Amino acid sequence: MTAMAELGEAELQQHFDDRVAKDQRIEPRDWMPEAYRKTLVRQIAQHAHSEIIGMQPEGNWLTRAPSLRRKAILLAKVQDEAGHGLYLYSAAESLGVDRGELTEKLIDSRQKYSSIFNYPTLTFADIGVIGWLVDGAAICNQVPLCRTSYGPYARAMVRVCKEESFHQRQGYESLMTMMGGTDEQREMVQDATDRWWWPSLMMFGPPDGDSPNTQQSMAWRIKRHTNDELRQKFVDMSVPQAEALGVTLPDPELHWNAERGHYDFGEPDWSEFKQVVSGQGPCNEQRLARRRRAHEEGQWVRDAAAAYAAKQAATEEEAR
Ligand code: BYC
Repeated sequence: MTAMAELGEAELQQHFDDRVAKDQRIEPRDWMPEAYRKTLVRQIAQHAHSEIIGMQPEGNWLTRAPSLRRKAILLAKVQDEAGHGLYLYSAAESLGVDRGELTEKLIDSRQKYSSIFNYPTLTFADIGVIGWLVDGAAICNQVPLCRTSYGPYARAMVRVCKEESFHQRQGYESLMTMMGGTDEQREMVQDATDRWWWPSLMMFGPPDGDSPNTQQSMAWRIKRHTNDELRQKFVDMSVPQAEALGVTLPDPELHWNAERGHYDFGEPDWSEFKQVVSGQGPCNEQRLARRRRAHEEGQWVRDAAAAYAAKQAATEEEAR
């Protein structure tokens, strides 16, 4: 019996708290409070679902990309998102849940995914703006998660962030190209910016005062910054990028506050956020229906893999 196995609940809790306080990672076999495990499953599953659902708005443009180069880049990006989903489902599985079960919860609307993916992609400029703003927001949120207290989640984030940074640059580069094109292309970029700006700010979650999970998640060092801190960081980062691009961010209250050393900005429409999160956004139904259909159509693949694994196991058994 190991020394850890002989400890009582209070001592285990103390040991856990000490490790978190010292910024050491909690690993799958370590003792952890049940509420910590549940919070991680909730957040990691939502994150994984977002990556998978996030393939849809961009996948929508794969057959209509304006050149072979743009098509190849977009295809690679959408494939990366599938990979991110897989790392994240694996991290969630290390907490004792099953990926199949999490998928069922997503398609039955018992678990959430990011609000941002419930908006439509109306023109190819949306693809550039998703790279610039949505992946930019994702980077702001996810770079600190490389230091989250749960080891498998932190490690998954390192690779995800490297890929996200490529995604962000490809988006910005395609917008730069469009801005150097015709008036119509410039209008498309401005229009896409107008539609995606506020939903991107909502990706960071409700204001801190209305965020039921932040305080505890910060104490456990799952979250390393609050929702409002990250939103501010994103605004500060995006303003000079918008200027370099030559687009206007659709917020009349946006201006530099020298005293704070940050940009002041307007309040997102939180009633819209609540509506989208509760399933009433412009594309919620379509996104879930498509995910459900893909899951059903993939049943034969899962059956074939299970049958093959059973056959392999039986052959190995016979050979013993
Ligand atoms: N959308 O107490 P709060 C990507 C929910 S993937 C929907 O602040 P928390 C990409 C929240 O879950 C982007 N729901 O929660 C992929 C909670 O509800 P429950 C995904 C949201 O967890 C493909 C309630 O509201 N990124 O970038 O402390 C292509 C109260 O909120 C949202 C991640 O998942 C939202 N926006 O903080 C391109 C990052 N915001 O669960 C790009 C990891 C909040 O209590 N996650 N809710 O029923 C996080 O960092 C945190 O979970 C959040 C929310 C900051 C999102």
